[in-house]
Amino acid sequence: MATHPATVLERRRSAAHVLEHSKWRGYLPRQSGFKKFVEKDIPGLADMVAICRHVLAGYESKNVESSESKKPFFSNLLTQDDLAAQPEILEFAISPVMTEIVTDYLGAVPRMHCLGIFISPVTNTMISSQCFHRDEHDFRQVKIFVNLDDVTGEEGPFTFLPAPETAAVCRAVGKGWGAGRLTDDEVLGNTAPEKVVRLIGSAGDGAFVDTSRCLHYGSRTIKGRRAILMIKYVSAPDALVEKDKPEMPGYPLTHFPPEQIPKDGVGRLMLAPHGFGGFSSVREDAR
Ligand SMILES: O=C(O)CCC(=O)C(=O)O
Ligand SMILES: [Fe+2]
Repeated sequence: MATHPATVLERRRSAAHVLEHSKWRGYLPRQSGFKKFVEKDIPGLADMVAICRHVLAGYESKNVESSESKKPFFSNLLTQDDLAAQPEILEFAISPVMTEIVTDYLGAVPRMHCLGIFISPVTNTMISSQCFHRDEHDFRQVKIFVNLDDVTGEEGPFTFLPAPETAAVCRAVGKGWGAGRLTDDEVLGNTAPEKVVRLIGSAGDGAFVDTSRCLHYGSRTIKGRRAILMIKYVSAPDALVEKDKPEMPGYPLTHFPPEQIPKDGVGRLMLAPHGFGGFSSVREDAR
């Protein structure tokens, strides 16, 4: 992958161009760190959801087992082959609307770190990302979560606390950056229940969430199963020193078909190799 590493400066300069005529400035508020939406709010999302549901249906008809995954309660089924067969998936992930919303929030053109279609079957575990946590890849990041089916309280909806309430809870319990997961009691004992946001709703509904600044959990599925699309964007370079590692079953896709990586421009920055090395992926404590 012959690419010049993009400097921070390049990404800031490109941000100015990206946002010059953008109507998405301020759409994802820096203060709250999240924005909920319904399908029709986001151009191209209805088509994207239809494609993801098509991919999902293909897997379900083949009865693919997710038990190989280290996180069977939240397992990605999207493959590189799917990306190659459905180029619209990657196109959406780096589309102008996604680019503009996330660039505006992060203040520079980000890198699309990974994506996946995640299945959360009925589970009796309460571990890892099923517990309240922040994603500590960096101090800020943006993930888009989109329900691919109708989600009620029973299908394990993505659940989070806005950034200001998260800060207050972490202060109250004395758990700062790096202190690990929080119990429900620690969180709910220190915030008003109505502050907790749950992504309950129809297929196509979802949210942009800064999962570094917003405590969150998901996949506490007690009925049926939840299916979501998740795409993650990080600043580049990011706060972690990443090491190359292969894709792991059930984990989000961090490697993209080379022929789909734009040769130049903003799309190239969005899919650039990490840091100054090749493509790489990251293990977080609890994604
Ligand atoms: O919806 C879930 O299962 C939680 C996922 C999560 O923690 C994340 O994507 O950062
Ligand atoms: Fe997470």
